[in-house]
Amino acid sequence: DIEDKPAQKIDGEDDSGLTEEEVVLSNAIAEGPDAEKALQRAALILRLREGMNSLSRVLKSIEKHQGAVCHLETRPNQSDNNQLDALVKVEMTRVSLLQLIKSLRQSSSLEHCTLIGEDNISAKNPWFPRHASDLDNCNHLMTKYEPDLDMNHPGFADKEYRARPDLDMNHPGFADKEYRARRKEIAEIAFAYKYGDPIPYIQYTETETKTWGSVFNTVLELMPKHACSEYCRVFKMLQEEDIFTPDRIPQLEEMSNFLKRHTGFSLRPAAGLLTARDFLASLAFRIFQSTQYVRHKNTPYHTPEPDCIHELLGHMPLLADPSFAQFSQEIGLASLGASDAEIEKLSTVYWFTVEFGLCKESGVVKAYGAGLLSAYGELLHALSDKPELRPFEPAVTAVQPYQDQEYQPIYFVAESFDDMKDKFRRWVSAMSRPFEVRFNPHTGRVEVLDSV
Ligand code: HBI
Ligand code: NLE
Ligand code: FE
Repeated sequence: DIEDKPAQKIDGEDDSGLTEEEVVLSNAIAEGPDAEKALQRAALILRLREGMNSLSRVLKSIEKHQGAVCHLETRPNQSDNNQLDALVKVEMTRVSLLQLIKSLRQSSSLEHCTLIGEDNISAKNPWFPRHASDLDNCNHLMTKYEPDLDMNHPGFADKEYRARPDLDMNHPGFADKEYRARRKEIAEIAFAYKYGDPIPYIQYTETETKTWGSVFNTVLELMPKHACSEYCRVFKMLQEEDIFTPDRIPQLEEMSNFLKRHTGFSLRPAAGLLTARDFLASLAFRIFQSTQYVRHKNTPYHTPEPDCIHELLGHMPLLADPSFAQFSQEIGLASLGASDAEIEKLSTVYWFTVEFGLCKESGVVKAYGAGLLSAYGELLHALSDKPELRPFEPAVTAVQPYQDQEYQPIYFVAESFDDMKDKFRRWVSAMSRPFEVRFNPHTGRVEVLDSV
C-alpha cells in the first residue's frame, strides 16, 4: 500500500510533510557540487504497524526510489509488541530521498517515519541523557554475532563484535549450561534496575568466590612491580576497609559507597557489555555501569568480556582517584550527542587508556589500564618484550584498530597521567559538536550551551 504518487515539487513551497529541521538536515546532507545527482547517505527511523509485512513494503518502496539499503536494524517496539521499530540507512539522491519519505508518510503501514542524520551530520537536537535518572534508558547491550569467528575473518577486528556466552562458541562458558543459567539470573537484576534503587546483593557461590580469590592474589603479587602508584595507593585503602580481601567478592553497593566518598562516582548494575554510546554517557554523570557476574572458572587469567572481577579489581581503584575520575567524566561529557564517528574515536581512546593504558613512572613502564589489572595473563604479556609500545597521542591512538578477544599486540604509553589528560583535553576540544555541555554538580544535570 506504499504507492508512488506522481513526482511532485519538493523544494520551495514544501508540501513534503517534512519538519523544518528535517529540511535543514536534508539540505546539509546534499551540500557540495552536483548535489542533486550525488548519492547521499541518510538514516530513517520507522515504526511499522504490521511487523515484517510492513518492512517488506518499505524495502520495495526504497528500491522503487532507486535507493540502496546500507544497514537495517529492527526490534519489537517497547510499548506495543505488535509494532516493529526499524532503523534503515539508505543511499540515494536527495530528491529521491524526499520522495521516499513522503510516500512512506502517506502509507498506512507506518506509524511514523523520521529522518535522522548519518555519521558526521549530527542532528540539531540529538537525544542524550541530561540527568542520571535518564540512564535507565541507556542500557543497550552489544548483540553483534559472528558465528564462524576466526582470526583471519575481517569481522575479527570489528570493535562491535564481543563475546557472549549465549551466542559465541569460543566463549569459555558456551558449553556450560549451569554457567549460562547463572549469567541469565544475574543479568535479570540489571534489566530490572532503576535509578535510585539500592544495588541488589548477590550471594556469590563458592566457585565464583574461588575464582575471585585466585585473580585477587595473583594481582596482589604482581602489583608492586607492575601497577602504577595511584592504583596501589587506593588498593591499600580498599584492603584497610576490608572491602578487598581474597575470600569475599565485594558487593557493588559497598563499592559504590566507597567511590562516592572519594570522588563522587557511583555504580549501577549492567547486564553485560553495553554499546559504547550508552556506556560512555554514564561517565558524564560520574556513574560507572558495572557488570555483576563472574567470569568462567576455566579462564581466571583473562576473559574477553567485562565481568565484576574486571570492574572491581581493574576499574574501581582508579575511579577512586580524583584526577583519574575527572578524566573519566570528561570522556563521558565529550560523548554526549557526538556523532557515530566521534563515539568510535572516543571509545578507541578509552580502550587504549582506561582499559589498556600504560604509563611511565620514573622511567619505568607501569600498567594503569583496567583490562590489564584484572587479567594477570595480559598484564604479564603487556610488560614483556612481546607487544609493541607506542607513545600515547590522542589523534593517532583514536584511529588505531583493535580487537577485544585476545591480548593486545599494541599498547600506548603515556608520559604521565597529567600529560595524558592534557593531551586528551586539547584533542577533544577540537571535536565538531555544535554545542557545549557542562555538568552542574548542584543539580546533577547536564546543561547544554548552544553555540548557534
Ligand atoms: N560495557 N558493561 C560495560 N563495561 C565496560 O567496561 C564497557 C562497556 N561497553 C563499552 C566499553 N566498555 C568500552 O570498551 C568502550 O567501547 C567505551
Ligand atoms: N580481559 C579483561 C579481563 O580478563 O579482566 C576484561 C576485558 C574488559 C574489556
Ligand atoms: Fe572495562
